[in-house]
Amino acid sequence: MNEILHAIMRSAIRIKDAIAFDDTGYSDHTNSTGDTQLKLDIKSDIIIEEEFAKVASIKEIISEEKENKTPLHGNGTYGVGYDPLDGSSLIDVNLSVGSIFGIYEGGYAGKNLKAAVYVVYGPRVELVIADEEVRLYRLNTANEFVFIKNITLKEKGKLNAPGATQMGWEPRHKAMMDAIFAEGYRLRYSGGMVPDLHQILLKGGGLFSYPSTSDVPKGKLRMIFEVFPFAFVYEKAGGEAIDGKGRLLDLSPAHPHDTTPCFFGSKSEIARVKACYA
Ligand code: P6P
Repeated sequence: MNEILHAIMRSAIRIKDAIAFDDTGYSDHTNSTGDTQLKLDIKSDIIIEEEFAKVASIKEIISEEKENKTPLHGNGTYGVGYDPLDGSSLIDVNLSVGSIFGIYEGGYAGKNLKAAVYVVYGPRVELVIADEEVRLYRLNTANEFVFIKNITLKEKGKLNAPGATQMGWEPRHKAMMDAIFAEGYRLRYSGGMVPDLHQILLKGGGLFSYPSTSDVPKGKLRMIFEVFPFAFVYEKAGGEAIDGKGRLLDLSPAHPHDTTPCFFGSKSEIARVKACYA
């Protein structure tokens, strides 16, 4: 497992430099979700595959940017699902973006997740590793990730990240959002899943939601590459992660790019979501 974490750290350093100095233009390719790929999406994916190819314990990888799995080492133990550069369309307006990794064993259901890692490329480059606990690291001037602290969520927070197109929200979802804001919660939503969820974790808690809407009834965020890793992080930090009714980590995708409505947060806020969607 440590070799995988070191490969992620090497990838993060290379991707950081690509974000800072490379062309942010669009390629003439689309990914399996139909998104037009940025040159940086493709470059980040190549970097990660190069670094993972050096790790014998990785049996195969599956990227949000590719339709199918890529076999690596036949005797390997782990499958790694990842989003190489989530929120990449925010780079050309200089907002923070991230990479998300789920380290799976025995398949790509939520229950198969053994560890989750994400990287935030922001004013500082930070990396969070969740196994039995959630640990924050920060890149120093020598390009080393230094341990900063463990992350835990309070029972109740102050931030609300209301995702998805509001005109598509179900009335019950809109009523819940209005009630949360009426209690004084602060709106914190950049359109980047990684910085938005990272902020709630570091500020002690709150709620991030990307619900079912009239335009995306199954939600937008992908189970294997985005949702399961963050569900793992939030649960290990003392919060909860649900699809409106049940645990996200109890789900199993029928297809690698399946999406799901998702809610991540402190226990108090998730209790409100369960009541709303009961
Ligand atoms: P919306 C970025 O494109 C992304 O996949 C996530 O990083 C982010 O949480 C979500 O989409 C934002 O979607 O529909 O609110 O703009």
